[in-house]
Amino acid sequence: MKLTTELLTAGILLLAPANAHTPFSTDNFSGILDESSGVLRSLKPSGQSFDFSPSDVFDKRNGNGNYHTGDFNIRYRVSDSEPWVERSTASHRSKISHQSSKHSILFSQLDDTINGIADDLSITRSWFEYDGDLALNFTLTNVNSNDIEIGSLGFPIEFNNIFTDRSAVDAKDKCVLVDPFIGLDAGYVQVTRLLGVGPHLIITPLENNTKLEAWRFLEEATDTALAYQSQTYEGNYEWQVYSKAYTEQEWRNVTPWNEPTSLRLNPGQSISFGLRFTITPSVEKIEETVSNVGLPVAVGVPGYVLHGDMQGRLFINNSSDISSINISPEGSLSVKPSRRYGNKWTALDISAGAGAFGRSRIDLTYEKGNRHSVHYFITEDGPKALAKLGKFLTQQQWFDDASDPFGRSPSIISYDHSVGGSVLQDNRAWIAGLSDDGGAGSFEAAAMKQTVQPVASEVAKLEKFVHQTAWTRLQLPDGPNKYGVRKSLFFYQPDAVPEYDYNPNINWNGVWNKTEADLLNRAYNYVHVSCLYWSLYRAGSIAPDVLSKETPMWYLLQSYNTVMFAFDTQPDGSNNTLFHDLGLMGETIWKSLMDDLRAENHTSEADKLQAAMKQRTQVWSTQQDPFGSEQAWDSTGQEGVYLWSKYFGYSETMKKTLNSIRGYMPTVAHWGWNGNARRYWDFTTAGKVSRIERQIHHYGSGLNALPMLDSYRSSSDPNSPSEFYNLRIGYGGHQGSLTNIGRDGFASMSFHSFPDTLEWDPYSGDYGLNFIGQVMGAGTYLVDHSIFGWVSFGGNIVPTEDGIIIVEPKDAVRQRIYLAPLGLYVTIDAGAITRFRLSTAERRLTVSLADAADGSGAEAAKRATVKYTANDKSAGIRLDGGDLTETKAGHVVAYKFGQASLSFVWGN
Ligand SMILES: *[C@@H]1O[C@H](CO)[C@@H](O)[C@H](O)[C@H]1NC(C)=O
Ligand SMILES: *[C@@H]1O[C@H](CO)[C@@H](O)[C@H](O)[C@H]1NC(C)=O
Ligand SMILES: *[C@@H]1O[C@H](CO)[C@@H](O)[C@H](O)[C@H]1NC(C)=O
Ligand SMILES: *[C@@H]1O[C@H](CO)[C@@H](O)[C@H](O)[C@H]1NC(C)=O
Ligand SMILES: *[C@@H]1O[C@H](CO)[C@@H](O)[C@H](O)[C@H]1NC(C)=O
Ligand SMILES: *[C@@H]1O[C@H](CO)[C@@H](O)[C@H](O)[C@H]1NC(C)=O
Ligand SMILES: *[C@@H]1O[C@H](CO)[C@@H](O)[C@H](O)[C@H]1NC(C)=O
Ligand SMILES: CC(=O)N[C@H]1CO[C@H](CO)[C@@H](O)[C@@H]1O
Repeated sequence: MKLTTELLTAGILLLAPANAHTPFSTDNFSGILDESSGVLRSLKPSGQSFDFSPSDVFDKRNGNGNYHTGDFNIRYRVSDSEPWVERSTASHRSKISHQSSKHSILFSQLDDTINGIADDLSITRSWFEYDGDLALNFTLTNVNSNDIEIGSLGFPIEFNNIFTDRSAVDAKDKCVLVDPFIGLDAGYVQVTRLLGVGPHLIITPLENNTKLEAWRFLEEATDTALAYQSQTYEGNYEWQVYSKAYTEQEWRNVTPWNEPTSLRLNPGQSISFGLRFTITPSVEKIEETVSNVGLPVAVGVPGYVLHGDMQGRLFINNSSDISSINISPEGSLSVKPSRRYGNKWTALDISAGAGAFGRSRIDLTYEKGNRHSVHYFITEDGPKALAKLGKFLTQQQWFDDASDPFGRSPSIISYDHSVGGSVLQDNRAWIAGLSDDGGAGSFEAAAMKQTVQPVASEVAKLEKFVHQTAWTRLQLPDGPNKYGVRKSLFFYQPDAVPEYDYNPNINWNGVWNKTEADLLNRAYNYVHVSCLYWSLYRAGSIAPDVLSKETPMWYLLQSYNTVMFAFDTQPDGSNNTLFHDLGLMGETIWKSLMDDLRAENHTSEADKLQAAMKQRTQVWSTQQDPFGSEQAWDSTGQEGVYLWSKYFGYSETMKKTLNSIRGYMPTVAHWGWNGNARRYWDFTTAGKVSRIERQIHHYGSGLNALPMLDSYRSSSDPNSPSEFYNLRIGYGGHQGSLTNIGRDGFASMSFHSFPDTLEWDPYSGDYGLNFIGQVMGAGTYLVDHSIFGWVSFGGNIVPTEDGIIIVEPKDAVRQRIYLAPLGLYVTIDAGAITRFRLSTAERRLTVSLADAADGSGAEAAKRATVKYTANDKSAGIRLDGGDLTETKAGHVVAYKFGQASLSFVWGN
């Protein structure tokens, strides 16, 4: 250890005489421990200036009640009848006497700084070097004459996720995000740079006892200068080893992620807990680093969300035998040992238990006694989930009340599942006003559903909504601002609606009045309304009989004109909208709109749309951080920035965008965090339980999945660890966006991750955007992995003879398949792919089609357009028979259902 003594001799401390902090360096790190509390102030990878810790603003939050890495929180009781006592090193800091020694960087007796603990427990903390890494160790000794039960033990984890007062570029360069894998003895925490490029940090248990049982948000006084728990500072969590004291109190109505436990310490007994901090060079190396420090690792294909009819496989990198497997709730999953893969991986075949739905956990216990929990979520069969959603939106969420003074009727309006009714009043006016993400989400989802599963009765309701509400009041149907979209139909202005009873229990301060609600200037809203029209165009072209009010072409041009208004200017040259120059959530549909305009020979419209997109893309290519939004930092612009940068050939911007997503979209063996792109403030704009809280599967999941999956399909090396990682986070986010749909078909805007809730928000809110991601991203991928062999993300592989692979797509849409070894992407725009058969020996792929997906209840398609694209290495793939047209979008063939299946051949 090149510790203080060496640094002293080197004169480093002399350069900063007023500073009595403890600088340290290990083989892998250099850092600083705070002079008074001994907590971590700075942690840099050896030889680098980048700091994982918020050292530059540390002094602004170094008071009582501010938690740091190295702090310690406990709840215990001396006898079973006593209430739990809560203590923390952070609540009343007093100067601690520290020592350093040959064995430790800093050793501290914490009893004095933890008020009122000295008669019960003696606690020491040691920071030391461990195999070149930094380690932290706490030892607790029972100094009472009675048994002590420890009901909660938590280690606060603080790294630099503070964006407050930083520019976007500064935040990108200096900040990190923190994500847990709440997997007991196999649990760990990853700290990834916002840049997406390593080195990153992982935190693992050092001592065997230090399981990650729960992950608890740490509340702090809200008056800090850095805006703790706000849009610019999510706040910190603690690693909880025991959680029973919380599950008995604050969390008592909740099923926790893991079984809650406590520890009993006899008089005089000691126990140690520790954490290890390790560098990892890139996100795709996180799991390897975790297994290199001795933990088992689980990798689920296709992830940890299974549709009812989907088979999954869980690969486990273990160093001792699995001695038991426990499923909770019992019977919710069926788990069968499969076989070994390589010499380190063993596999389990996983499928949903009969009638199972929702959360399910697998607890693995290894021969050595360590436990490993893996967290799954079971949904309906994909097409059935979409069918139920369509029904719920067009029936339960159908609002029909001609007397509504805001003109919202008829419509598909926001819903509150906890009361079983429409949200007709809210002080976030837009939620009740059919606009913005939180209020347009429901009609947007209902419309999007028709693009892949058109149902006549649902389309009829959407057409009614268009012609009576959207195109008469939500949007201006004439005048100089024709096509302008209002910010909200609902507003708070009693004198404008004298007969209306505003709910007196709602705080109406500052709520949009009519003037404000009538503004047309939010570019975000133009995605929702253009999506409504474009969806009806699509539905009408797949199932020509479903439209009764207008032609498909009318809807296509409405969609186009709606988009163009957002990019147009007023006669005085001012912009029609704000934010149109930023990436806008869901704008992936604009690319489809553009393609459809072209296919319909509306060439000049397509060209104009393209020019508007190109202009912003060029600007993005000149920006260091082109992912802005109206927020200080965001994970929303990347979808659009990637899409158009790829289309117009800005490869540097594309690469930067993918890295940015890799920085905030983790993969861990937990359905809630796997592919869950960072979102933590939109419960306040679209949820019912309005608080700053890490969101599980908000729309970041479905939308950020799109660039990751697209880039995987474009890769010439799909087996590289980095590309396989992209597929895993992309598919994780994609599947995450289906978990929101409940058993009855209601879709929630997002899941609450705080352990006192662990429940879907009751509001439908902005789910529509997540659902755009679900529909646009749906596909079945076939991969020949170097260790795992043939695996499918989204499909079931049917066992068959050697050299033949048969896959049945089980994704929700069943219109797109990607065969990674061939770089071949086949899509249809109507009907469903029921299976495909790949014969490597015959060099033939046979794709079987049906006129609707099983369980979808959709109108049967009569014809489909089939497209396929292949990467360079598989050039030579061609359709065996059939009329082909070569287009910019790939090869296109018209297919009539009832025909024999399609066959592709190559290399002969
Ligand atoms: C943690 O500290 C205790 C007490 O000093 C010691 O017995 C134990 O070996 C330490 N753990 C490690 C991994 O060094
Ligand atoms: C902790 O784990 C190590 C390595 O697996 C093992 O050798 C040791 O016996 C374990 N210690 C305890 C206290 O379980
Ligand atoms: C699997 O386990 C071995 C040995 O523990 C380790 O070296 C390897 O990196 C692990 N692989 C991955 C991908 O985690
Ligand atoms: C991993 O667990 C499986 C199942 O118990 C076992 O067959 C295999 O030997 C274990 N791997 C190692 C390296 O111990
Ligand atoms: C409506 O709200 C805006 C912005 O808060 C305010 O400037 C305006 O005076 C209000 N108009 C009415 C009629 O209350
Ligand atoms: C109008 O939008 C363009 C980008 O499309 C932007 O460059 C310009 O600054 C905006 N004008 C105003 C007055 O905000
Ligand atoms: C578009 O124009 C081309 C060339 O004139 C024609 O072949 C094609 O049928 C037209 N497509 C549509 C959908 O009208
Ligand atoms: C990432 C890294 O540099 N790890 C090093 C940490 O220190 C140990 C011990 O010196 C080395 O073996 C690792 O390579």
